[in-house]
Amino acid sequence: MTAEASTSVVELKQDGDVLLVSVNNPPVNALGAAVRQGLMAAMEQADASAAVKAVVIVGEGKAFIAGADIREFGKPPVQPFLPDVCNRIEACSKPVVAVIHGAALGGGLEIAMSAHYRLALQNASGGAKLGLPEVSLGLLPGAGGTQRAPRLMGVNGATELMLSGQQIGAKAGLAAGLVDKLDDGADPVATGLAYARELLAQGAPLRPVSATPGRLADKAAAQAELDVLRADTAKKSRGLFSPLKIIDCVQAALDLSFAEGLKFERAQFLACIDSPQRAGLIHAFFAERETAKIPEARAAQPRAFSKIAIIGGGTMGAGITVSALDAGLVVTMIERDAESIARGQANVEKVYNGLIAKGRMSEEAKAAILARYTPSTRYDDIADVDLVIEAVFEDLEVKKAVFKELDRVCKSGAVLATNTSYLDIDAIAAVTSRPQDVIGLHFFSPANIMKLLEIVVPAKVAPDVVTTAFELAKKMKKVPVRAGVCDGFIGNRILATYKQAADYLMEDGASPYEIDEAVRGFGFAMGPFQVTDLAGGDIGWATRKRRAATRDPKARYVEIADRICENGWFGQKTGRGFYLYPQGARIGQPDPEVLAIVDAERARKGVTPRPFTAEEIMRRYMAAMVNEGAKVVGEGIALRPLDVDVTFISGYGFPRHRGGPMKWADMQGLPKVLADIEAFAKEDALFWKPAPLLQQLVAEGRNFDSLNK
Ligand code: 3H9
Repeated sequence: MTAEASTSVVELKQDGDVLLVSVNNPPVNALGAAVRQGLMAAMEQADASAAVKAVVIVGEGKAFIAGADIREFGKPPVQPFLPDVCNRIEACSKPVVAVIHGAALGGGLEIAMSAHYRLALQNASGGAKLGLPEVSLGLLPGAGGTQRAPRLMGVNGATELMLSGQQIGAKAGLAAGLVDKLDDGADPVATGLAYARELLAQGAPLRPVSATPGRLADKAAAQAELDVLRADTAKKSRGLFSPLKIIDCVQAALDLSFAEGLKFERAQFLACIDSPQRAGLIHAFFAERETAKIPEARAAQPRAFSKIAIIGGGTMGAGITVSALDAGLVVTMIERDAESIARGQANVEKVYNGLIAKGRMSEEAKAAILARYTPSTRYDDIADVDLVIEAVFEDLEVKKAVFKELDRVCKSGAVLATNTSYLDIDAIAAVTSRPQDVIGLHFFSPANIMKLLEIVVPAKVAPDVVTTAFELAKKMKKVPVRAGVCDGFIGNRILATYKQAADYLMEDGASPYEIDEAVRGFGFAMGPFQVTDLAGGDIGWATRKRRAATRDPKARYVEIADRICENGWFGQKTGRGFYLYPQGARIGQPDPEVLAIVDAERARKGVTPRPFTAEEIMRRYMAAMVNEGAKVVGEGIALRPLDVDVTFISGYGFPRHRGGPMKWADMQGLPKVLADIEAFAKEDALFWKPAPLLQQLVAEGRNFDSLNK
C-alpha cells in the first residue's frame, strides 16, 4: 500500500499493479497548490515503485478537474507551477491514464492532455465536458494547453476550443482527437482501472503528446489555417487582450520546439495575468456566483413550484413563457380575449419556429414543449398554480386590477410576481390580501435570451418568496440580482442618470455620434443614442412627459430628444431617430437634420458648444454611472457593489472585461473618480452631488470591493 504519500486533496491507492490517483478538492477539484503538490508526489511515487505499472488519475465528486484555482490568480504564485505538474505527468515512466467524468476544463483538460491516454465517460455526472475556457477569464491555456491541444486536434479544432471557451462532450472530444476512448460506465474508478489493465495487456507504450508534431505535421496546411484564424480574430476580438495571444501561442507551436513553445506560452500567460482585463473578467466570474447569496437564503427554503401562470402574451409575456417552458415548468398563459391569446400563442410559437428554421430544434421537440403550455382567457383556470408572473402593460392601475383578480382566484401560498421595470411594487402588493406573497421580477427583453433577472423585494414579502424567486431564476438559467424598491430599481435607475449625463454632454458640445462612438470604444456594444433608437424614442418620451409634473424645476433638462420625437422620429421603427435608417437599415447613419436640432437647442439655451475628447466623454459618463451606483448601494437598493456590476454586465451591455462599473471605479482608484465628480459639481452641483458612500470610502481609504466581502 502506498497511502502514506496521500494528501488531504490527492489520495493515492495501489490497486494491483495500478496506482490510483484521486483528486478530492471540492466543489470542483480546482488545481490549488495542495493539489499540484499531491500530483507531483503521485508521479514520484509511480516512478519509484516497481509495483506500479500504470497510473490512473480520477476526480472525486461531480467533476474531473475544473481548472486552475481561480482564487489564486493575482496573488503571489506558489510552487509547483501547473505547467511543471503537467510536464511531470507527461514524463512519468509508467503509462498515465486520465479518466474524465464531468468537467475537465482549463488546467483540468491540460492535466488530461499531459496524460498518455484519455478515457471520457459519457454517463457519469452528465457526461464528460471538455473545454479550455481561459479566454473568458482574460487568460490563455497556460499549462501547455496551447502547445498540446493543436498537436492533438489540429489548428482549427484547438483554436476553436481556446477562442470560444465553449465545452464539448465526450463524443465530440473523440471526433476532435482530444480523447482516445469513450465508455458508458458510470464509475470513473472501475472504468479507469479496467482501461489501464487493457492498455497494460496490450503493452501500450508511453505516448507523450509533446514528442511528435501530431496534427501539426503538415506545417503548410496548419499555417494556412492559422493565417485565416488570425485575420478573423483580429476583427472579432473587440479590444480583448488574450485572443490574439492565443493565436501567437499556436504560431509558436508551429514554429518552435515544444520546450521553446512552452516558454513562449508562459510569457504570454503571465502578460495576461497582469492585464486589467483578467482582473475584470475574474471579478465578473465570482460576482455572478455571489449574487445568489442573499440574507433570506440562510433561513427560508424556497416554496415548491411546478405549475405557473403568465399573465399577458405580449413580447415580454411570451419571452417569459418560453423561459419557463425551457425550465421544464407547466405554463398557463392568460390573456383578456380570444384574439389576444391567439397572438400570445403565436408569439411563443414564433420563438420555437425560429429554432426549427435554424436547425436547432425538431418539430417533435417543439410539440413536446408545447404540451406543457395552455392558453386561456379565464383567470379561474389558474386557481391551482404555484406561481404567477404578471407581464401586462406597464401601468400601475392596470397592474393593480390584475393583482386584485389574482388575489381572488389563486390558491393560498401561491407566489404572485409582477414583471415591472420601475413601478412601486409595495403599492401593487397593497391591493391584495396577501402582500407577503407578492414580489417583483424584472425580466429584460427578449426575456427568453437576456440573462439578467432583477428580483425586487418589497417591504412585506416573506423570505421564502424571495428564495423561491431565486430558485426560479436558477431553473431558468438567469443571473439573479436582489434589488430593493425604488424608481427603476438598480439598473434603470442608474441608466437614467448616465443617460442624463450623455444628454448634458450633447447639449454642451459633443454630438450624439461622438458620444456613441466613445461609449462603443469603451467596450459597450452600443452607445446611448443607438439604444434609444433601437428601443423606440417614444417610450422615453412618454416617461418624460409623465414625470414632467414632478421634475425638480431646478434640475437641468435637455429637450433635444423631445424635439426629435415631436417630428415623429422614434428610431429604427420609423426609419429615423437620432440616426437615419434608409430602407429599413439596422445600422444608422448620422443625420444632418438632427445636428441642426442640436445646434438650435444649444442656441436657444445660450450654450456655446465646446469640444469633448472620447476620454472626456467617458469620464463623465462613467462618473455618473458610478456615483448613482454608489447611491444605490448606500441606500441598500443593491446588497453589494458586485450586484451593481452583475446587473450592468448581464443586462446593460457593460463590457465584461472591465468587471462592471464599480469594479472599474476600484481599478481607476476611488479618489480619482470622486475628484472628477467634485470638479463636475462646480458646473452643476445638483446633478453631480457626490454619493455619501463614495465620500466615506475615499475618506477611509477603502474601495467598493471591501463591501463585497
Ligand atoms: C486555468 O485553468 C488556467 C490554466 O490554463 C493555466 C494555469 C497556469 N477555481 O460554477 P459553480 C467555485 S483557468 C476556484 O457554481 P457549477 C465557484 O466559485 C480556469 N473556484 O458550479 C463556486 O464557489 P462557491 C479554467 C472555482 O456546477 C463553486 O466552485 N477553468 C473554480 O454550476 C461551484 O461553482 C474555468 O474557467 C475554479 N476553477 O459549474 C472553469 N471553478 O460555491 C470555471 C468553480 O463558493 N468553472 N469554482 O460560490 C466553471 O465553469 C464552473 O464552476 C463549473 C461548475 C462548470 C466547473
